[in-house]
Amino acid sequence: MLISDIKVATMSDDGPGYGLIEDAGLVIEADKIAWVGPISDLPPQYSSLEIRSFDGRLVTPALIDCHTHIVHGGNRATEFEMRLEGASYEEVARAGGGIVSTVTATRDNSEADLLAAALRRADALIAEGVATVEIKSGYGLDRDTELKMLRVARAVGLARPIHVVTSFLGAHAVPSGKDADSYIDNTCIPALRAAHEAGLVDAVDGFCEGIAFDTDQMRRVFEVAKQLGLPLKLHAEQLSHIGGTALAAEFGALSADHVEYATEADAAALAESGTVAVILPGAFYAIRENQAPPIDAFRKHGVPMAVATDWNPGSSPLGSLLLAMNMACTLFRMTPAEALAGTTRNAARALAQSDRGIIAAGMRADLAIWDVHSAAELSYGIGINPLHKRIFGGAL
Ligand code: DI6
Ligand code: FE
Repeated sequence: MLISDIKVATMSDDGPGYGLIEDAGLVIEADKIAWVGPISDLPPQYSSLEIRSFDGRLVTPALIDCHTHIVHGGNRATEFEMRLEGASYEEVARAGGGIVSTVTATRDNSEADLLAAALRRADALIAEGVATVEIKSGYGLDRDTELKMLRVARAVGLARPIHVVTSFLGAHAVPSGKDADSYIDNTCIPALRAAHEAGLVDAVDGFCEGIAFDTDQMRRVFEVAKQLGLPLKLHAEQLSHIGGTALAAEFGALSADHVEYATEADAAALAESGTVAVILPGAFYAIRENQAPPIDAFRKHGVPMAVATDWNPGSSPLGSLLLAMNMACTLFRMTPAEALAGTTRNAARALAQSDRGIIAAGMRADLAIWDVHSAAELSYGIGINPLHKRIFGGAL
């Protein structure tokens, strides 16, 4: 199939722009892109193909949400209300709120109920042109529930036309009444081995924070992940600076996520290790954080930046990747081109998916076709979804 009468934001050069081709053509063969370029350069062997015209619309790589927690039970709207009525964080926690309430709901929900809720969330992302989503465990905090969450995540990818990349996040929170060290050694690490054995783990993540796990505890999880040959990610420097970013860089992690409190030295270390900084403006917004991530330092050192929703029931109930792009620009002064690179090329890199995220011959034909005149409009609109059509693996 030849797609014509389009503009293409290829996102294929590492430069600051969109890699834009005006008056472009794009040839799809099976599930791959066979050719892209100015239509005037169309190689003769493609001139007899069936043509689909898209009336001047913009084509980008399909979007990639590289950090989500869309498998979880329940929601925390009551807690949101309580906080707005003046309840303190502690009062909310004592009333059974906080991450503990999501853990309880996730343990109690059946696999079918968890899947039904996750599919509704996946559908919202698909409707915005997302074709690859990362989904974390981490609301089980016991072996069986962590495995259940990961099975549900895999099931999302079987039930819908979307790729799912799973991350094991057993080191997300210390279960109530447990000691952090013994939880890591006696529950989290054995659960990781079991989940890996069951083929459920694509990457290993953790929450390195004062209220969760320190760098020594995360290092123990990372050592086991490394033995198992699994790539690493880390929630680092979200609420304070305790050294998670340096740990992620030391281990050559795929990504360090949040990174609000990262320093310039951290930026240099991420650049050196080729680790992506995943920017999560939804959490910054929802918890009314004041410290913005050091975007200038990331730029200066050449750290690739991704943008994701962090969709979770607590700190980021954000179900729109386009809105995350807008927030990254408005709250953090990222450019619209950086925001789009953050949900395409750099998001693919944060998930080690080298066959997507840019438009070039040989890449997967996962594409988004938009009713916009310029690529900046994707980040400019607030709560506007200009998706015309999504192409998944060459299928319209
Ligand atoms: N970072 C966060 O902000 C959360 N998890 C994480 O790793 C919060 C998750 C929650 O509140 O449910
Ligand atoms: Fe998260």
